[in-house]
Amino acid sequence: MGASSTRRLELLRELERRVLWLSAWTIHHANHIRPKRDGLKVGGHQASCASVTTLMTALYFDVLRPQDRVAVKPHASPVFHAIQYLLGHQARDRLERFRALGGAQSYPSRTKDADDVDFSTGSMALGVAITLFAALAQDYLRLKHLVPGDEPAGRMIALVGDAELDEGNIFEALLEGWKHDVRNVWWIVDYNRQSLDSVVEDRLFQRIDALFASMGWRVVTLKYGRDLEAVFARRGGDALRDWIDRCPNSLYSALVYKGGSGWRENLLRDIGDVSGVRELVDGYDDRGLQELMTNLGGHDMASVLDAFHAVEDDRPSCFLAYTIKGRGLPFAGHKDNHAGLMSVEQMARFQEAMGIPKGREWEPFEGLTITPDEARAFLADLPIRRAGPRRHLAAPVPLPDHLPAPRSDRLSTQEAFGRLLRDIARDHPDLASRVVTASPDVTVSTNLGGWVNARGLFYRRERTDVFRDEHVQSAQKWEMSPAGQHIELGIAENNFFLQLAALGLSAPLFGTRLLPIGALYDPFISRGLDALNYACYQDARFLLIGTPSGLSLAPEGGAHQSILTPLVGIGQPGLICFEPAYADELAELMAFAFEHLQAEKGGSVYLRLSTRPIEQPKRELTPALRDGILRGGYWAVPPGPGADLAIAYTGVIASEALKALEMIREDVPGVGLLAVTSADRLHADWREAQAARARGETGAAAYIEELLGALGPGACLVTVLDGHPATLSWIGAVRSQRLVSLGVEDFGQSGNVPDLYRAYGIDAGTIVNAAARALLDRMA
Ligand SMILES: Cc1ncc(C[n+]2csc(CCOP(=O)(O)OP(=O)(O)O)c2C)c(N)n1
Ligand SMILES: [Mg+2]
Repeated sequence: MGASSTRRLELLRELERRVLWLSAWTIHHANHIRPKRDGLKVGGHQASCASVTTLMTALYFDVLRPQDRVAVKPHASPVFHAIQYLLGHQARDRLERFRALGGAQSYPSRTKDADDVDFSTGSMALGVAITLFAALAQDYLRLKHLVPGDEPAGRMIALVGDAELDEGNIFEALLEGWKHDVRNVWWIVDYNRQSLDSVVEDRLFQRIDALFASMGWRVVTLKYGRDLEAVFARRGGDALRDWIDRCPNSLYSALVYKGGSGWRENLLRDIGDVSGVRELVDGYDDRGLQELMTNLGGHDMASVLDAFHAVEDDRPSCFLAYTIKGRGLPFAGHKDNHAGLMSVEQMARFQEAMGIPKGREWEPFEGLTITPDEARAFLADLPIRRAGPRRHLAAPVPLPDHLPAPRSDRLSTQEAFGRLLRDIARDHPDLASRVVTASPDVTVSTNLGGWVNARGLFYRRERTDVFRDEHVQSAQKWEMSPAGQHIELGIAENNFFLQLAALGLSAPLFGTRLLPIGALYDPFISRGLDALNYACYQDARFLLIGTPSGLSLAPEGGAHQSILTPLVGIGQPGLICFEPAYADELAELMAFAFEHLQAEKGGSVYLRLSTRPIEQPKRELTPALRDGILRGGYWAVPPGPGADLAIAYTGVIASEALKALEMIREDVPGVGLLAVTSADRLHADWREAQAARARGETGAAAYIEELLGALGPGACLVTVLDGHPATLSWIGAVRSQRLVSLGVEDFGQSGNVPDLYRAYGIDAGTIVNAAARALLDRMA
């Protein structure tokens, strides 16, 4: 600051009071004033808000620069909305509808809130870690001069609940950040020593400082406020400090709740005979003593500002700010206060104490010692206000008309992916310059190697490939530089998805679009599923490659054989899942993905691939076929007129389905073969058609209805994929057809492909038997 400016400090303290009031009132209004339409509690976290108001007021009303980005502690959403309300970015109506349809969200949401949320939060610790990956994304863009370099880099800031540090993904992220020499990250820990259930373990934090320090972070501890510091300098002060330092978290919290008399009793009992202590304690009435003992660093505006402004370099910084959960509210410090709400009576008393007349609760600057004009002028002059909208619009990345498919008699989709990417690196420089790849230590084994050889690994500084320098033969170059376009991550799928999320938000966050492609082993999607969901929830845009998948991995077997990922593909919003069988389909899908990643109403794309080579069809794709591949399916072998049977397959199992078709054809002429490239798309489109018909659009038809319309009225279906059978079994309901679904329901194991396919019932023989059974059942 200006911390020198006492007027500014006063203003900030006053605004802090307002933020505290508005956050508490927003929650109170939603729970006690807005009429209820169901019997459910609305909820909200008044205590979590109160502990972080000083820190957030300081940040938003003094410290933030336009290029800084913040992930707000989920349960402080009302504080964030109150701040945006005072800045004129949030409508009163949305605050009045906090937690109601169309109102301000329970947890800050990029996509659902209208007031400039930088990162969504809600699932503990993901919002914290994404700031670190956003800092890496920012470096990636800056070092390549893909964003203007004339401004200082933004700081990626997380306001962290102390219990978030229990989540393992925090430590995964710290380690990855250290490896990549991350810069410009601030984690501000609201150290209120309380979680949801209780008070946190005392010894934990003795470890935390050391941990951050060992990762190269600066640790700034804000333990005592200025009043306490001043008292420590008096006679008896050393004993008081020592007493506080030794006080267990639980006792401190309990005494905060009990207030002045509780402090007095404990202090006098424990250190009352130390010279000066009794006089010191007796110098305060109960209220004053409570004020003093809760004057922790994270509530002391001047200390907070000094700490933030003292950091001028780009070293990652962790601020451990001691706070009180529920500070200034009647349940301050109580271990059960997490979901606690002030009663109507308590609120009335709080309102009176805040000097807010009835009916003036929403007035932005009510009950302050500063005038509304002064407050408005102050806020209007803040850099984050003057800079205008912080959400950028980015120019699209120009795309080639066509991506030619790799050609071979036999190919796996995984190999085709590697070759396509290599071709993009060679033939399409505009597109290639915006592609960035990432993988959690499976770069080579997911066929990203060719791309990496062409484009190099990203690192902040040049690092040569030691094996190459030493003339040791290797097919894989491993050179690192700021120009590199592959981000190599350790084996931590949460980190991987958070990195994709951050890169996939580069357009709105930094103003330049990247096309991130991440490859991991398909089964390990489950390991990072919450982070994947988190990425999609924020509308981050990326292409996800899950490979190898299914039993088709064969000899490696067991735990590495994914079963349920096709259902993730159907169930995950914001992510379209495709599972191509052939290289030409993959080329179409990749081209589509690059468009979909950039479309206003687009999203992310997930391609489930396989390492099993299969014979490739010799065909040129017609426009109709292209269209079918993208819409989710096409007749690989169209059914004869009024056909009684069709086999529908997805992915690598195409070869078995074809074999079965040849076997069945002799007995059932006209049997059709339906290639399903995306159960997800077909299903979504079917649901959409149903909804349209429900709205009265009687002519609406789903694409799958159109496709199945080629079959006779009572035709049977057999569906098959190397994944969970439920992925395709819903197709039977589209036209009320008899359907037998084949797929994998049990854990995989080692074996060769024929043995495994037979053992799990997805081989040609089982398909033929299923078809016969379906036809027989129909006759019965
Ligand atoms: C992944 C995940 N698990 C559990 C929860 C439920 N939950 C909400 S808040 C909370 C504890 C919050 O404690 P802390 O981070 O210290 O926040 P504060 O004390 O500031 O409210 C938990 C476990 C969650 N939101 N996300
Ligand atoms: Mg806490």
